[in-house]
Amino acid sequence: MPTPRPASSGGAGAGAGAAAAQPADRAAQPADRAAALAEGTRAGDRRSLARLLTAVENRTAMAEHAMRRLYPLAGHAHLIGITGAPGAGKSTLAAALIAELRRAGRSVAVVAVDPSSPITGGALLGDRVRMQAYAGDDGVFIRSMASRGHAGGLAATSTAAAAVLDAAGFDVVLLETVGTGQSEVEVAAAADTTVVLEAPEMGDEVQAIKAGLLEVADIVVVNKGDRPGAQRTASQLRAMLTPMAGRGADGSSRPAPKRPDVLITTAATGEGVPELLAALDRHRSDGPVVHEARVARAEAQVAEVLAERMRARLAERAGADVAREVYDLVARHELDPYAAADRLLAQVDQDRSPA
Ligand SMILES: Nc1nc2c(ncn2[C@@H]2O[C@H](COP(=O)(O)OP(=O)(O)OP(=O)(O)O)[C@@H](O)[C@H]2O)c(=O)[nH]1
Ligand SMILES: [Mg+2]
Repeated sequence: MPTPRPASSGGAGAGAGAAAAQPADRAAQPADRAAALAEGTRAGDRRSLARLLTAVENRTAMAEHAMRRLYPLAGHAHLIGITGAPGAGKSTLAAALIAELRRAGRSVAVVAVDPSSPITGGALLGDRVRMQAYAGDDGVFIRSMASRGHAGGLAATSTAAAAVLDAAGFDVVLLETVGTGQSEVEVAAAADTTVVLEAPEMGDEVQAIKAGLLEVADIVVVNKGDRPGAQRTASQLRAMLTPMAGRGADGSSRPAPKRPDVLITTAATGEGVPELLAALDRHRSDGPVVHEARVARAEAQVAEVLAERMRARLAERAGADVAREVYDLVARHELDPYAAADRLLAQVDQDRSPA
């Protein structure tokens, strides 16, 4: 449970004190603001949490400062990804899971990630409706995040947001994708346990999407169990998953992934949701499996920061013109991308050594 504490400053924002605090707050250095927001977040202040998530979404310098403070506090929440076909019932299932978790006295934060659109309008509307059911419940927090054009960075943004909510003390963080798109897989990469949702009778066309998505599934859920064909879809999926589990990854010596459970739910009524929660808890209790997922995530996170740092250093040391020249050469096929990367790396190294 997060331990909500009334905000000591800026709570109502109407008093003279709050008004006086505003300009100083704005003038403060990112590190100072980050410290204040991190402390507020840790203490359960929702406004600090909301601001911090906005900073994470916009990838500001302040977000990095705050992350450095909060990261050591995170690592306790169960990060659950919910992804799958559009309209399969992801949002409805997330709502049913929230209800089930609250019954069990567990707190939950939901991040609805929209990979397809930089505008959160539609998602926000849905979240407001969901939020209303939990107004005044400090154990539930719901937030939409847009991709903001960072196509490749969606996993990094989701991971960072999840870490903030984790540090805020939520027992469970649900990462829910909106609509469809290949970046669903990226969102899944930010979770400890990934649930892939299907609905019955979705036709052959969807099978192709399924194949890609099924690879990231720890648990497969056939939702709309009240519809005809749910049992048949579940059987088909079980059949599809069996040979997949036995297939070694390109002949590598890595152990074959565990075969995911296939469950049936009716999110609209909550049927099958307690069983889903039990399966989620079972998956989470498999320490080595979750640790491997976290190591993969750590690698992706660090690689992302490395690439960003490298770009920044390149701009700062070699100058944007040098990089632009190299990109021009690659565009004209006078230089291949690998040689280009080597050239730029050498530039960064060269500039660094005399310093
Ligand atoms: N019959 C039936 N309908 C359901 C069930 N769960 C969800 N629905 C309905 O299916 C529709 C889509 O549900 P959502 O929860 O919005 O699906 P989603 O996967 O979040 O959709 P996108 O975010 O747009 O991809 C809604 O009309 C729901 O009421 C269920 O268990 N049974
Ligand atoms: Mg949805």
